[in-house]
Amino acid sequence: MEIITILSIVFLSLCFSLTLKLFFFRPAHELPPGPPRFPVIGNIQWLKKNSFSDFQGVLRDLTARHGPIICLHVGSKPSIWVSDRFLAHEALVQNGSIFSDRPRAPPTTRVITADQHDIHSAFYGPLWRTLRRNLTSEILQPSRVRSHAPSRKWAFEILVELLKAEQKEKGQVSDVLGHLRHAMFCLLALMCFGEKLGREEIKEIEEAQYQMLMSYAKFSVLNIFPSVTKFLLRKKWRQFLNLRKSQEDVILRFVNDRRKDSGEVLCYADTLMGLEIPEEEKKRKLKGSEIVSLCSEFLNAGTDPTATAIQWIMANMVKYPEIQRKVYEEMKSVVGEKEMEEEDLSRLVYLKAVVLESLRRHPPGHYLSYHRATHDTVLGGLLVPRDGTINFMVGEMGRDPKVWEDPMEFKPERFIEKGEVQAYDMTGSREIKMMPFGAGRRICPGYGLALLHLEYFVANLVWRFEWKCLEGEEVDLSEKQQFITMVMKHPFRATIHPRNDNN
Ligand code: HEM
Ligand SMILES: *[C@@H]1O[C@H](CO)[C@@H](O)[C@H](O)[C@H]1NC(C)=O
Ligand SMILES: CC(=O)N[C@H]1CO[C@H](CO)[C@@H](O)[C@@H]1O
Repeated sequence: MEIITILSIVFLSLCFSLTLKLFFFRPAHELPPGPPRFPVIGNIQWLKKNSFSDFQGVLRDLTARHGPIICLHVGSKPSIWVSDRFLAHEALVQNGSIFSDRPRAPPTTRVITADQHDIHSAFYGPLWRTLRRNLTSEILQPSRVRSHAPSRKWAFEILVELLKAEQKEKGQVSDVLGHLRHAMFCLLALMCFGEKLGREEIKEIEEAQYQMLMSYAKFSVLNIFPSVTKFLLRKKWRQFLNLRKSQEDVILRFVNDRRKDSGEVLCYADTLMGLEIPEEEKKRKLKGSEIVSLCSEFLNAGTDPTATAIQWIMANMVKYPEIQRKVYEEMKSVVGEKEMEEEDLSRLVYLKAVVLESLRRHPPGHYLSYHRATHDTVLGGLLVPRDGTINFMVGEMGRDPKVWEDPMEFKPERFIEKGEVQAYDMTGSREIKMMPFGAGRRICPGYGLALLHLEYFVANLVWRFEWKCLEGEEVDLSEKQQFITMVMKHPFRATIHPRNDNN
């Protein structure tokens, strides 16, 4: 009988306090509007009913109905979504110090990030600042990036081999994204560990990373009532922790083996070994598991979105041969008879416009990572509570007909003015028209490197091969959410033809 009584008391007092809260303590500002909400479970049920697989469609509907800032409830926590570029600018840029924190991560993510000791999930504060500043001032610094030119060449040749092999085997290339991911991964692994790793070694790291990535979904059940699942699902927890352990073993082996004498080119792992982070007024070196999480972040952040972006660009080049031809003709006039060099990229105006147009029309991520306000605050007249998350609808912003003429058309020319690429300010410091890399203090620190990788790989792919659509087929630009990136629902297929005049 006791259990029943206690439960009823708990339940009744919960109801009572909820009623009190609802009717008497209304805050001065209201939460943004959203779908109907049920106590405790939030409106997850509503979302399920409205097809969770099309989250983007659901958000778009809600925005059409309720306006540019809406609120969903995940459990009891408000989750706010902003589709308006002016509000995004006000929050991320003008009031960056208020909107740059991150929420507390769920338990499994805390394991994967070594208790939020990577740049991405770190709270806004001294630890985040130290980690981020070291990345941007060392590995991502322009002269160091330039010194990795041979690494890019190496990775590109890996890509060419994969493409040629598939074409030889199947008479066409169809897994372009897979090949791009692998080549990108090789490049980032090289920048991270500082040596040309062999095929087997790369495969080993790639596999460990892949397993960890899959574990987000596979073990997400552990995050529901963690105190209960820690006990009830002990076996699943152990399985998850073992997975993390093997990832740590693999990556730490490469961190410790990194070849210091491989020349003057510093690698990311080197800087992490020397780095000191602030902790409670003191400083300390990074722990092994933290180095693993930082390397892992570097590998993932630099691989997937970049590969996805190149897939979208190449899809458009296959769909619109005229655009591909223009890129090639421009290269011919800039590069001429000599071998193509990285310095040539700076003069490829049309290529740059193609890259920008693709980032607008097909940003690899249609949302940012969750941000959190440092205190309860007001945006667009509505409450943004600290006790929740706020995110921005990147995909919608790039397609806003109020900003972009014919937004669904692929028109690189819109970025060209008087033969120059419009100085498009990726950081959005004055205004935001699109934000494939975010904006403000949490803007992607790798955006310069990412743009270089996009231009370099696309230029070389077009320079080396002519890409042709399969006879009777058309490139389908439908989208599909896959983890954090938006990929092609039906990956394009093509045949590739070596360009005789430069091979
Ligand atoms: C086309 C390629 C890329 C795209 C579209 C992209 C996009 C983004 C976006 C949207 C964010 C979240 C911003 C926010 O939450 O406000 C982000 C964060 C981040 N990106 Fe990228 N990224 C790309 C490539 C890279 C590369 C090459 C690196 C590093 C080598 C990198 C490292 C990071 C890191 C460390 C963060 C976390 C920043 C923080 O929280 O302070 N990204 N990126
Ligand atoms: C980054 O870390 C290295 C140690 O690995 C240190 O020598 C360097 O001064 C740091 N740079 C910045 C800007 O904090
Ligand atoms: C939400 C928020 O804090 N908005 C403020 C941002 O900064 C401007 C001035 O720069 C204020 O007027 C807003 O109230």
